[in-house]
Amino acid sequence: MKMFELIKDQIKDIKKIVFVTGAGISQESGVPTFRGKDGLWRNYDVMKLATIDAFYDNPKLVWEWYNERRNNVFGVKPNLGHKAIAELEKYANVMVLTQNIDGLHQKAGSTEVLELHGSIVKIKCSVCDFKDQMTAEFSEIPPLCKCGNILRPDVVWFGESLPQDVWQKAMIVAGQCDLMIIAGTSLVVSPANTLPIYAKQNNAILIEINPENTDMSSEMDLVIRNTSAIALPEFVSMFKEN
Ligand code: BJW
Ligand code: ZN
Repeated sequence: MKMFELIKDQIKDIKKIVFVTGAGISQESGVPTFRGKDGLWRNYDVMKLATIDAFYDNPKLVWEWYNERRNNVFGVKPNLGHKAIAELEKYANVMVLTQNIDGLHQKAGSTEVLELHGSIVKIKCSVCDFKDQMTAEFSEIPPLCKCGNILRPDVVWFGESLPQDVWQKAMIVAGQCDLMIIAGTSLVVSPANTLPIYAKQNNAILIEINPENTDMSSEMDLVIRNTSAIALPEFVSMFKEN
């Protein structure tokens, strides 16, 4: 039986689709995930590196981690999963709520993307309100702001709040969708992992695409135990047939 056969008839009339994505959707592009066997960089636990304490302890080290990841991201391409989501805009109202900072959804052509955890090409001052896009790598790290304090990647670390305007919008679109597809995220990090709850309150259909079980798998209407680059094109093909 085909992957989405069970809900095919329900899906035909869907208007508003929200994707909640995480590191797993970029895995097939060659971007490492955070947990599991990928969760180490130079023998550091990446969960410890993604904290404000790690940054203040060793800003140079954390900058090196982001520089290396930025170089990797610039060298890879969106995969069939990202592309399928972008193509779906032809057939439905699509919003992407991503925890990823890699920009690959936008590169694939998605026009409505909310970056919940910031972006690898943005920087901000650790003290003042200065924010900017990164145009080239800094010759010295950590780079300094005009105010004299250190600049940091404009991403959200543990213990920090998500950008409030982005999070407000994310909650609203999650609460208004008819179908939510949760792809490539372990759903262990809050508040992003509460987005399916808002969708469920709106009686949306919930589909999870992940080769592994998550804590919320049992809440889903359908679980596809496959990779996003395989499952998402198949999902989108149903809309093309109609
Ligand atoms: C595939 C696949 C394929 C593989 N196809 N699938 C105790 C103390 C302090 C805080 C807390 C606490 N308890 C809870 C908190 C809150 C905390 C939290 O949730 N912690 C938990 C870990 C316990 N959250 C926060 O602190 C957040 N802020 C907040 O809550 O503010 C309020 C507050 C303020 C002050 C104090 C306390 C609260 C902020 C969270 C920020 C997370 N930041 C990071 C780094 C971003 C920048 C960067 O990228 O470097 O975000 S951490 C990292 O985790 C990153 C990710 O976006 C995020 C989620 O990970 P994701 O994407 O799910 O990846 P993985 O690796 O976990 O999973 C990959 C999945 O893909 C797996 O399931 C695979 O099976 C699957 N997969 N291949 C499909 N081909
Ligand atoms: Zn500054």
